[in-house]
Amino acid sequence: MTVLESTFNLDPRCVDEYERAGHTVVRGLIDRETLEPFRVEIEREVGEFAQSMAPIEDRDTYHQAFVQVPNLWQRSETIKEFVLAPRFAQVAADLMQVEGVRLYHDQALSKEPGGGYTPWHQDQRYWPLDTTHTITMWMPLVDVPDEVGTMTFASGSHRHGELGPWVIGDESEAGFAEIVEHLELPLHTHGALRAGDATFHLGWTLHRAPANGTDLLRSVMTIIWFADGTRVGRVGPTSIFDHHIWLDQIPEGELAAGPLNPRLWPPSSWPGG
Ligand SMILES: O=C(O)CCC(=O)C(=O)O
Repeated sequence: MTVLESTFNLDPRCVDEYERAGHTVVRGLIDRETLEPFRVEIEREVGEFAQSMAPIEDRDTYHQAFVQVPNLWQRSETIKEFVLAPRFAQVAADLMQVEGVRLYHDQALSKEPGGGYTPWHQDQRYWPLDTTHTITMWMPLVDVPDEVGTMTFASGSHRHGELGPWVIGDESEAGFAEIVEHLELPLHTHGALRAGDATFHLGWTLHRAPANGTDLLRSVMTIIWFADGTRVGRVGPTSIFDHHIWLDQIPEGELAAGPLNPRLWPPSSWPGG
């Protein structure tokens, strides 16, 4: 059995923190040696994609924040093994305290040297899923020191659901900053991370990330899951794109279980799975 197929012994304190604060950190989720071939392949895909982008100074705030390459599991057999890994899906299920999870999608998010800040936002605004059991794993593929910076979370923000009308950009940065102040939400960062550590956050947890003033590439892979049994929710102007590309346009109210949403935990090879 490979590391990615094996289960992880999750500290119950992570489950508590995830439930209470809406985010947590899991250190040493995979070792550097296991991660290395996936880092190489993901960075190759990101590098290729970045060639088609305008110079950083000519982009808007959103596109200065990162090079975003979605659905890598569909492009590379190597990355598929990483994204579909039972180990990650098991941790997602344990944190959400649900029986099973399905894949929503993956995306690489590389913040280039000189990359801008990631504005405050709530992911679930984009997701037409009728559940609060949604989760993102944010795993650095390289060590990320404090000077580069990892994400800042507004602890407890997930309990408020949708906190504002903004999609990610200058307006969401300003609007959510006011809300954070008004609601006196405590801000938290898990600080420097090593390659193979990961933070996890809920879909409604408000978060941002600092600009990268260093000459290091902040190379990160994310995987997003939702609880198995979730139904497609209301599709609005900000979620129509996701409905189209991740959910196969399954009608509202039906099970969110399209061809791009395999159940990853428990693995189907398990008895009863
Ligand atoms: O990587 C970043 O800067 C932001 C990531 C993010 O917003 C997310 O994974 O939900």
